[in-house]
Amino acid sequence: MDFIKKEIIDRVGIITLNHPKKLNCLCEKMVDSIIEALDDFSAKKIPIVILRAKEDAKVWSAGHDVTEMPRKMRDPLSYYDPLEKLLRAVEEYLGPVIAMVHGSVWGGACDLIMTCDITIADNTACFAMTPAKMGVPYNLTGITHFMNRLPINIAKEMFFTADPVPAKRALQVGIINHLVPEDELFDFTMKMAHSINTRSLMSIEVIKEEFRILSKAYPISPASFERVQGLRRKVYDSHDYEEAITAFIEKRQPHFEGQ
Ligand code: LCV
Repeated sequence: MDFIKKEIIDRVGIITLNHPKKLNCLCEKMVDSIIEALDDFSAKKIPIVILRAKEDAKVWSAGHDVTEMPRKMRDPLSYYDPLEKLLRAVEEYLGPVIAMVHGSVWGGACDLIMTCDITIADNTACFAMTPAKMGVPYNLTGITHFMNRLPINIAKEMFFTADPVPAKRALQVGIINHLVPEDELFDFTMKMAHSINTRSLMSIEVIKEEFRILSKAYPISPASFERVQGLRRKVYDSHDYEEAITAFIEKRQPHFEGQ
């Protein structure tokens, strides 16, 4: 069963997340469907893509599928994991990927929003970055996605509190480009997509790639990288990581012990 709906309207690719039973969480099947759709649009040289949920979705995406999170002794956000492959597919798409947000956005889906080129939302949107709730040692590239878009103090507040940021504040701090009334969201987004489509795709393609390369230009020594990986391993090997996943599945609050 496809967890997305894919369509092309006037050379705008539209991917609609459509797995309401699990609140559009980014399970492997959902991620594979989105990547497949992006590859198809790319083969057809579609200059711009909109990533959205259905009009009636209360939750745009509940983030990483917690039931698919690796248990102990394995990095939950390693290079070839579904979420990381999805983020790279969005970054490497030939043209702009616009996130059109109606509903709440959680965890890995928040990182997906930060990785999209432009975000347009309505008043029902909110954005929660949840590793601290899930006992997850987020990864370096994920953190750069937030640092590239937000003042570092705002990014830290999102990670440390794990609280949802409501739409109005999301506009103030720069999580979203535009906040529009619910009933204008699709038309506003399509209008921007059509306007971008009147520009030079060749120029936009190069400019997007320049932004991607420069946004990843963080100098970090091999020793620092290995130290961070060691610190992260202590967390994903910990009781707290295991407890957070178990608590989620058992539908109860986790009891963190700091070990
Ligand atoms: C699997 C789910 C999920 C889900 N996975 O409806 O960024 S990191 O590091 O944290 C990263 C690891 C990450 O992304 O972790 C996941 C972060 N996501 C969240 O923290 C959101 C978790 N979900 C919720 O807090 C609630 O589901 C919200 C507030 C989104 C909606 O609440 P509501 O009461 O409307 P339910 O909680 O009843 O969810 C409906 C069904 O979807 C499942 C959930 O287990 C339930 O399944 P059952 O019907 O089988 O009970 N579900 C929700 N989120 N991320 N499954």
